[in-house]
Amino acid sequence: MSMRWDIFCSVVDNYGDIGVTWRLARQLAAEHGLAVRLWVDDLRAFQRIRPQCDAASEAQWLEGVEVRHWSQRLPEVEPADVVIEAFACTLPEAFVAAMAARASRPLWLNLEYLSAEAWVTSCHGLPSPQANGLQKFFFFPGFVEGSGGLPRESDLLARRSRFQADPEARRAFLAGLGVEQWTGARLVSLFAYENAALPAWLDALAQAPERTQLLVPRGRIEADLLPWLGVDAAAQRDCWRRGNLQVHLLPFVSQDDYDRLLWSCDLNAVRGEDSFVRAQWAGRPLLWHIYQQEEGAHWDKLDAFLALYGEGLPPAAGAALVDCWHAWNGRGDMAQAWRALSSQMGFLSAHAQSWCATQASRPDLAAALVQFHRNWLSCAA
Ligand code: TRH
Repeated sequence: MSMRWDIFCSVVDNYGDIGVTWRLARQLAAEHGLAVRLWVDDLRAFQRIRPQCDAASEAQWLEGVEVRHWSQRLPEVEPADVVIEAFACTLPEAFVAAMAARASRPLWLNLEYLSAEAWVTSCHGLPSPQANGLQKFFFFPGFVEGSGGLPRESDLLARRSRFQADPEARRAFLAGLGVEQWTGARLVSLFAYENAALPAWLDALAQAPERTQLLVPRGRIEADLLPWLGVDAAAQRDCWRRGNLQVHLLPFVSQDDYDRLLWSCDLNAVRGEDSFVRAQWAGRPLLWHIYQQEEGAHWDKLDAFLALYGEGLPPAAGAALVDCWHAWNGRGDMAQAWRALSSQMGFLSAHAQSWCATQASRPDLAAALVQFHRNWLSCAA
């Protein structure tokens, strides 16, 4: 009988919580033959990224995963062999009691947020004894050995490479989104929170000597985009030209199509956690709008990633990268920083590919979790 896993996801905000847990759930089922049950408290958020999800259903099967609505009162169920609490979403008390009461105790893991900060490897895998005698382990994804790795399906890079080697596949995909490629234009996708640096970037793109085609899935960034364009949200059009910049407002696409969008572009502006990782798997330069935390805690996280990611870049390209990511996140002049970054694009493109290859040489998050469980079982035996 295959091992059973429970994954709990509370959608705190946006789509990253469900984005990450859904990927993990389906990969554990598809590649490791596990019986996975995914508990989600907000199925409407799930439906945005996986339109086949029925937001009104208490229980449904999607790609071999049992998706359950995590409502106030959880039905009485036996906890699985491994229980993942994603991003410290507190498990229901009755469920924790049932975990403690199980004849063979489950492995309890708290899947943490992704960070490149150095302390991560010293905390990864540490146990935290709980009042009821159970242990909960901290599991940290990450970019370096000693962390839990990054979510990556085993066939992801092969699928991506096939797509990127096939201009017709890209043309057809973009055409399906209503985008016709503008001759000679650099293709850029934009996914971000409200961002005060956007107008300066758009000005720089519009005035640049080269053409840019900017593809923007609908979302929070419209609050800054539409005023710059001088149009209101009710406008029927979804394509505008300003100087050397063409802007396309796209529908919010499924998670799988979002990958294709990232693979299609020469540079991707991403945010949060999941789109940030997927842009790295696209093997193309990226611009990260990090989720702002209280007291500026996100700056340490941003700089830790930049320090790691920038290793091996020529100094001028490394400096341009840091300046532009800082400006995009609110520190510095975005127009100037963009021009500097733009002039380094050759180095940055080559670097994005080697970064992707290095990351892909490490065990992925799902494999690392399965291995952690095996080790734990052999220690307990
Ligand atoms: O939406 P996010 O800002 O979410 C995250 C999480 O909420 C996380 O808890 C919080 O800590 C964090 O913000 C920093 O960004 P993220 O993580 O990139 O998730 C977005 C998901 O949406 C990702 O799985 C890709 C998906 N997506 C689509 O499916 N279609 C789209 O059109 C777009 C733009 C994104």
